[in-house]
Amino acid sequence: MTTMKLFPLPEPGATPVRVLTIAGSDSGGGAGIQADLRTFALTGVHATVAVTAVTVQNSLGVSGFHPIPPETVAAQIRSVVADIGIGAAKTGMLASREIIEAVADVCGDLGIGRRAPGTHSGRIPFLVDPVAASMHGDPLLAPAALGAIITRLFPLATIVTPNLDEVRLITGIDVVDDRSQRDAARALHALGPAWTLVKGGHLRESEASIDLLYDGAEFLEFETQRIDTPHDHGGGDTLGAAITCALAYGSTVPEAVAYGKQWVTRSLAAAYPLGGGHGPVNAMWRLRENPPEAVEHAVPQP
Ligand code: PXL
Repeated sequence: MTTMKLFPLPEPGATPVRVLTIAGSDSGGGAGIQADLRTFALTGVHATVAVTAVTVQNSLGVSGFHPIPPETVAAQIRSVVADIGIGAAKTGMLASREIIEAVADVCGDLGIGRRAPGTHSGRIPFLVDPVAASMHGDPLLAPAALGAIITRLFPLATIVTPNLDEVRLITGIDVVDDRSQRDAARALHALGPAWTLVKGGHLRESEASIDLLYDGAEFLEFETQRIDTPHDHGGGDTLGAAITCALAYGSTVPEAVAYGKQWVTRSLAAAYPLGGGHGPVNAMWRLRENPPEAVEHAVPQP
């Protein structure tokens, strides 16, 4: 794989760039907050978190989840933004319509995302990943709540990053070729986000994975080597987290998507088996690429 340009790691003692994830916990450590935090730390940003739900899951699936009260989700966001400050934010699992509404209200108040279509200035970049279900099809969102993501969060979003199942649920379009990928990008854009990213991972029988980015005017294609692995749990979260980091560093949306696509491709290439089901993508490839200096771990002698 070709080398990718990484952001410089923060100097020890210097306050790094900060980001916020508004997402659910995965007890199996593969997706959700746990995936976001790995990518944030390994990119070199400080991660803040608003927990939306605690899921009970392992590599075989999600057996239940417990949503956090909406006012507690909103309070976490307010607390972090008021003191620590953030350069970008992302959403993952939001669990319920009430949580989505609380998140939309607080993000609108705090300058997270856009004020209205066409406006951006002075606002904090906001990636909205409309997580609906796990890779096993286990629901992560109350069925009636997807509409609230569309009406309340899409208009605030700098970029939306649905997977192909979510594209189908939201637009009714089955992405099967270039043309339907473009139709889906247009249909998603009409719902209010500044940019839409429609993934193409499993689309073509080729060696390439081509994701399509659209801002209402231009289509941009991002191509990487396609990695075929059953261990892709947390792949969508990892892509979104890497894009969010780049936005926090001040990258443009196309630059951020280029970074995210490279990051998730490397994480897929390094994915590992775990338990009896699907293992996670592995952002820890970064530790091998830029290994920390060797340190002695000598046991003190009496
Ligand atoms: O990958 C989407 C996702 C997000 N958040 C949580 C999850 C999953 C997928 O399983 O469990 C908590």
